[in-house]
Amino acid sequence: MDAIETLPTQQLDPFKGVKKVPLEEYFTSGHRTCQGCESALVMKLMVKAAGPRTIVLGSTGCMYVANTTYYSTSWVVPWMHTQLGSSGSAGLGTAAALKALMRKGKMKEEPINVIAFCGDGGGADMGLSAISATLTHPQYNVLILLYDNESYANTDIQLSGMTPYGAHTTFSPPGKAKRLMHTRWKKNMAGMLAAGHPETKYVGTVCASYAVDMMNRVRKALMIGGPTFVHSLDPCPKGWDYDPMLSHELGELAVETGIWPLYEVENRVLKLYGRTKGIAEKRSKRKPVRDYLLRQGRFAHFTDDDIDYFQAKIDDMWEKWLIPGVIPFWKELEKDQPPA
Ligand SMILES: Cc1ncc(C[n+]2csc(CCOP(=O)(O)OP(=O)(O)O)c2C)c(N)n1
Ligand code: SF4
Ligand SMILES: [Mg+2]
Repeated sequence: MDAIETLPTQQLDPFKGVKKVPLEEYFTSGHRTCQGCESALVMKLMVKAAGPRTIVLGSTGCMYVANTTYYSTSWVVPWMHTQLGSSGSAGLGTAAALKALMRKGKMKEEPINVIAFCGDGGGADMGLSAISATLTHPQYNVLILLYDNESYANTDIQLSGMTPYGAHTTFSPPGKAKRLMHTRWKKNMAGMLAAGHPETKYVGTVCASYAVDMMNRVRKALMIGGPTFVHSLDPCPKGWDYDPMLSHELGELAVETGIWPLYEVENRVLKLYGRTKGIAEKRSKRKPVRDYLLRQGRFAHFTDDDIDYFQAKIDDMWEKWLIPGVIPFWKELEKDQPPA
């Protein structure tokens, strides 16, 4: 059988420390995101890692609306808006078009990065099928980056499939007269995509609080070839209801409490990295999830029982999952079975 033909990718070696990161910016000033918006930082780091020969597509959401106010934009590289649920199909279509134009000699042959970003609403809810389809096309080089601020933020903080258990959103108020909390657990998006798309060469989780690590994951995902997926957890001062100066710290706490494990699946090999690796290897202890929850107004209604429940779920993730923090299957014949 013929090998699958992909275009060559750019040589994007990892940055060996923050001093090696170039000064050039391809996502600049002029955007109108909230103060302390980590998703804006993700855009800046993502395209800094990718470099100037990059096309970015973005689905509807804060990172579209606040970054491209009428007649202005912060993007220095070519950028295009895509429909809310279509980052997967738009990214795939762009990669396919580039390949066809180069094959027909209508464009100079050169490696061009294609990145399609989406929010959690646009990617993990509405656009899940398009992302899944894209990850089954190994002949196209395209990175899907999901920036996860855990709500439909742009339309005023509605609940998404990625909103954590019990969080207050405009669609899940905790109730005044009667206590009323949503009880859904966040989807395991990166694990689902890694497990479900065996031909995809790279799936990773990142957090912009660890900027160099994050940029290096973007670089790997772009360099490895074929369709790839990166999931970023992004503290959002407006939706999570905290002082903007805490954004960086909340990203760190998400990792240190074990809520947000940092890992990558590269050519089918799973590697934990950063603080997550330290936790898994018992070099550092997970911080109590209380430290993370109580810094955010969206959990202000939590009772001690709610916090204990949340902590128990995180403990299960680390102690009982088949691959801790990554694959939520429970081992058969374990003493403690999951609740029926
Ligand atoms: C098909 C469709 N439905 C609804 C909307 C309205 N809408 C615009 S942005 C948005 C929120 C998107 O949430 P998310 O993808 O999480 O991005 P965020 O706003 O959080 O950055 C919604 C519902 C839309 N633009 N298109
Ligand atoms: S609502 Fe959240 S994601 Fe949107 S611009 Fe503000 S901080 Fe950023
Ligand atoms: Mg969102």
